[in-house]
Amino acid sequence: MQKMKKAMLLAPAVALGLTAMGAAPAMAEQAEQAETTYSTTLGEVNNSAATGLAWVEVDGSQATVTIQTKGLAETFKDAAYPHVQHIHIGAQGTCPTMADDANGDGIISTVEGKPAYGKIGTTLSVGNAAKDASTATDVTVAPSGASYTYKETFKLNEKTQDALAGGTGVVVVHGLDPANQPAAAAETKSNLAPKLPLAATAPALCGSLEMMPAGGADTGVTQTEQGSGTGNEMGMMALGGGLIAAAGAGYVIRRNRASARN
Ligand SMILES: [Cu+2]
Repeated sequence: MQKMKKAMLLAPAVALGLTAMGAAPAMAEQAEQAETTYSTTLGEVNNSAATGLAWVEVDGSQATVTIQTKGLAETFKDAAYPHVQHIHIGAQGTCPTMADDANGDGIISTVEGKPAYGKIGTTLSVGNAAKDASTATDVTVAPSGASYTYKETFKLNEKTQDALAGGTGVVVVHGLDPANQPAAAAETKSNLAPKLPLAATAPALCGSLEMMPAGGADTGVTQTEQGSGTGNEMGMMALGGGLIAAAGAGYVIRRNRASARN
C-alpha cells in the first residue's frame, strides 16, 4: 500500500523530468512550486556506532539539506575530526554491507561502497564552498566533530535532482575512528586521498533518501484530514522517534565497548 502510494507520487516527478526540455510554461511553473522532501535515517557503516538523520527539501532547483549526527569519530590529529559528506547517486540507491568488502580487509572503503550508493552527485560542504565533486575530499570545508547539525541551502545540480526523483540518492558521511577498526584502516592509505589513512575517507554513516509522503498546503490534504496530521508531520514524528531510539542504541554500544576495554 505504502509502496503504491510512493510509486504514484514518483510518477509525476519522473514525467516532468523526462519532458522538461519541451515543457509548456504552465508545467514548468508547477514544477517550480512543488516542494518535495526526501529523508532518511542514517545507519552505521563499518561498525562506526554512529547514528544520524538527513532531510533534503527540494524547491525548484534550490535544496535545503539538514543532517544530524551522533557518535562519529571526534578528533583527528588533535583537531575536530572532519567528516566529508555527500549525496551519492546513480547506482542501486542502497547502502553497502560487509558483503561489499571486496578485498576482505574488514573495511568497506568508499570505492567498495560504490556499486551500492554510486558516484558523488553533491558534496555537502559548509558555507559557500562548492557543492559539486570538486570539494569531495576537501576536509577544510567539511563539518567536523562527533555530533553536529549541518544545514545549508544551495542550488542542487540537475544530476542530483534527477537521482532524488529516480530514487537513487544516498547520503553518505565519511570518516572512521581507526581505534574501532581493523588494522588495515590505519595502515593502508586511502585510494581517494593518498595522504590520508583509509579510515579517514571510508563511510561511517549511510542512508537511502526516500520521498516523504506529500502533505500540507500543496495537496489540500490538511483540510480533508483534520486531526490526523499531515503526512509530513507523521513522517517527522516517526523520524524523531527513530533518532532517539538509534541514539540510545549508540550509547549502549559505546558503553559496552568502553567496559570491554576496562
Ligand atoms: Cu561520499
